[in-house]
Amino acid sequence: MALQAASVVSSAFSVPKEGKTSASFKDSSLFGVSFSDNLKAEFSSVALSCKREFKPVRAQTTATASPAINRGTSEGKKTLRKGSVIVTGASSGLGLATAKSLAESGKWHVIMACRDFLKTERAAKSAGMPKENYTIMHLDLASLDSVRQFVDNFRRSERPLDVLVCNAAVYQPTAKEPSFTAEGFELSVGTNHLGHFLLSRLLMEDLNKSDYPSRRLIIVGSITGNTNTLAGNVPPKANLGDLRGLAGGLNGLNSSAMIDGGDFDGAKAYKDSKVCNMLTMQEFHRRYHEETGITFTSLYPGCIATTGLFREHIPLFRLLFPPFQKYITKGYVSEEEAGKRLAQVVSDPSLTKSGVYWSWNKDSASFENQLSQEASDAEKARKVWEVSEKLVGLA
Ligand code: LMG
Ligand code: NDP
Ligand code: PMR
Repeated sequence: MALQAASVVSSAFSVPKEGKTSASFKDSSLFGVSFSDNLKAEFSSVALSCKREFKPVRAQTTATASPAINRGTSEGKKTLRKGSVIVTGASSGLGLATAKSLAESGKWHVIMACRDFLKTERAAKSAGMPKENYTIMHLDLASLDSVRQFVDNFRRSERPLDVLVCNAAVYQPTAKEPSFTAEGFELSVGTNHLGHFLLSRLLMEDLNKSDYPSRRLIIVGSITGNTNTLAGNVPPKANLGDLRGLAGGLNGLNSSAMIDGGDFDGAKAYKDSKVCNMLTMQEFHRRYHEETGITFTSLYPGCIATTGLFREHIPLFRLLFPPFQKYITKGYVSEEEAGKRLAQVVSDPSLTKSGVYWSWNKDSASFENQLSQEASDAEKARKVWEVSEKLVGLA
């Protein structure tokens, strides 16, 4: 049985484009999961006419910030100043690898926005990050006060903001009961989605003030929230339903802790939060891309099976998951490689297209991937946005 399963797995997975809807997955069924229903990934291009509460003004950069492009000394050559990028959750895993890659390039100053200052300082040092290219600032996404405080502190630093990377996340696959953020939202959606939602809404003003040639807001998504993929069909599957739990505040008291109003499931809450991340990116794009020129993107960096994300999973899973991804699904990617991918989305001059969900094939070439039907549902994106802005006190 196991061998049979293995052979189905390896032949179904020998496609290079992880996460991409692929002909070889068509009509396949593995572990009792049928994919054909979900494979009709639709990428809705319907633009919504949304109310615009944020009035974009291409203002000056802050007083102390140098202009993005300086005339160099030699024969009028133009030089670009160092970009300034905030990366949340840069104390480990993908965030740290991205921060390292950007700092080492010499072209970026990385603001590592983290909840554990000492851990981050040690991590940055042991990664050998050049110390003039990073600053650590405290941010606990599980507290909206902390998010607001971070924004104030960042503004006081008078650095420009050219790119914001919403990367931090928690995953609680073995939790039997929900835990909650400071404001009483279920922890995974509260941290991964609502904390980042408030952060990015507030920092839009700062991004919009930047005179950097390409300003970007990147929200890390994942294959596991996309039910048009095999990985997204491993139970429990993401499903936001009619958002009744979210609308009720996810507090587990008078409302469910889950977005769809169902019973608590930590793995599902994480996948739901990733769907919110991908929907939020698209809603940002629809509301603000045209008038601000800011690039909004999401991505699936590959399966980085060794990161701290799996710290709460059972030891057997942590032992078997990396070889499973390396040798069976071939979806594995090292932290270093994943960091380069995200750094590419931050800084590659060719990746300026907005509203895109990036993925990489096995040769590490980026391509625009398709999101599942739910993760590209424009109406749901608008509802998630509107409910979320009430929950975080913006509406
Ligand atoms: C669930 O557990 C939680 O229960 C749930 O609450 C939620 O958190 C969810 O999505 C999150 O995770 C996860 C996991 C626990 O259960 C499963 O994934 C169920 C399916 C397990 C089926 C495993 C079949 C493996 C298919 C490959 C066939 C391999 C053939 C051998 C080839 C060898 C080559 C090296 O389960 C675990 O964490 C451990 C699963 C133990 C499986 C034992 C199989 C032994 C074979 C070892 C192969 C190595 C790869 C397996 C890795 C599986 C990791 C998912
Ligand atoms: P890690 O656990 O290594 O990194 C998560 C980071 O988020 C850590 O720096 C952690 O800080 C931080 N964080 C958690 N909670 C908070 C909080 N309340 N406030 C501030 N920071 C917080 O996991 P990964 O590097 O794997 O995950 C990074 C991103 O990549 C996530 O968005 C995840 O969904 C995504 N992703 C990961 C994949 C994978 O295979 N690993 C695949 C697809 C997407 P601390 O160190 O203090 O715990
Ligand atoms: Mg998955 C091509 C197949 C593929 C890929 C790319 C992933 C990525 N996974 C795949 C397949 C499978 N996984 C299969 C066939 C199984 C059943 C054995 C399986 C199981 C599995 C579990 C139990 N996978 C997992 C878990 C987790 O707990 C992880 C998770 O869902 O976290 C939410 C996970 C993941 N698989 C991935 C990726 C990227 C993850 C990490 C989750 C994320 O970061 O979004």
